[in-house]
Amino acid sequence: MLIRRPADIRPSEITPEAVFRSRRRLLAAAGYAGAGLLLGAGAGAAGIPAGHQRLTGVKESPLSSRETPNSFEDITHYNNFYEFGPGKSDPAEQSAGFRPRPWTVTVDGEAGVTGRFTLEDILKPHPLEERIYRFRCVEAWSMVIPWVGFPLGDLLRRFKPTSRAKYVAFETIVRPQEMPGQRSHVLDWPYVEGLTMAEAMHPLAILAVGIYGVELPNQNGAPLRLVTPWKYGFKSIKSIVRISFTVQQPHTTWSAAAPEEYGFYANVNPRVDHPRWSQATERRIGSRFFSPKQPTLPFNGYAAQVASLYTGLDLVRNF
Ligand SMILES: Nc1nc2c(c(=O)[nH]1)N[C@H]1C(S)=C(S)[C@@H](COP(=O)(O)O)O[C@H]1N2
Ligand SMILES: [Mo]
Repeated sequence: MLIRRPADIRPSEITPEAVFRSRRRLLAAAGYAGAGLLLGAGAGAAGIPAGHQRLTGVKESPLSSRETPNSFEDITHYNNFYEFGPGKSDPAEQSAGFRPRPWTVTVDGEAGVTGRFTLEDILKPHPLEERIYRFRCVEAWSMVIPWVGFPLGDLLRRFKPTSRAKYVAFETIVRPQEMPGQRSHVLDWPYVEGLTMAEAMHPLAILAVGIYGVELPNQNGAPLRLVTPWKYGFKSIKSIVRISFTVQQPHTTWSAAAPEEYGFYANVNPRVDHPRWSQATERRIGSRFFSPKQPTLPFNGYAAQVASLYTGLDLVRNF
């Protein structure tokens, strides 16, 4: 393999995102107290296209992956968001008319505190963190995404769930005038998802409000979406308007659409194939040249952190 000295690498070969990463490493290496901890300034320097609102006071997290994130372009132009259409480029192309503000979230069910809350009320107490996570879609592609968000459990605790609350259900907004995909019945609207209470309280489960230090683009689930990095991507429901604490396991959109193909748990598992394709390997989006598929890891590489959530559970039956 040919190793080139840095001077041989032309600036045009360095992606803006590489700059974003290396800036942090430089600051860390220089031991510049504090500077490496506060992100956000990096977004502008990283050349994120104009018109994206910068998030301030974002702290790095020890829970971040050290893998190189996908480009902003990949993350915002290769999407699944059926409310804007079923194609990978539909969300980027069809979501410009979506208005993620003002926004409210309704909280109901088995909790001491319920009601309708503004997005500002929801977000106010939560310091923002950058969480660079591997992201594995059930369709056998993957990315690495620098989310900005906060632990889901920290929000849920504020509502004082009762001892009867065994699950948390989430619902996406229904707004067919702004979401052209909702004008046809490819899926049952609203898109719904759910987690067990234990999964929802796990420190890796976050609500994301941004990527690359800027507010979530519409196509990524503005203004608020779930991210559970050890589960297939369809669990990470976008544009959330309702959170419900439930006694029964909630219905979920993809298991209702195709129960043999998509289960409630949807933990990434290379040993449980999808009925129509293998889950043993995955294609990392954005690899510049033809590259072989890479192995898929149990729980998407987060087994050490999350496997104990499933002690005694048959992960083949509960797929
Ligand atoms: N409301 C809603 N949420 C959704 C989806 C969707 O179609 N509608 N697609 C899911 C799927 S299959 C994946 S892989 C991820 C994709 O997230 P991304 O486009 O931000 O990468 O969103 C998930 N959340
Ligand atoms: Mo997905």
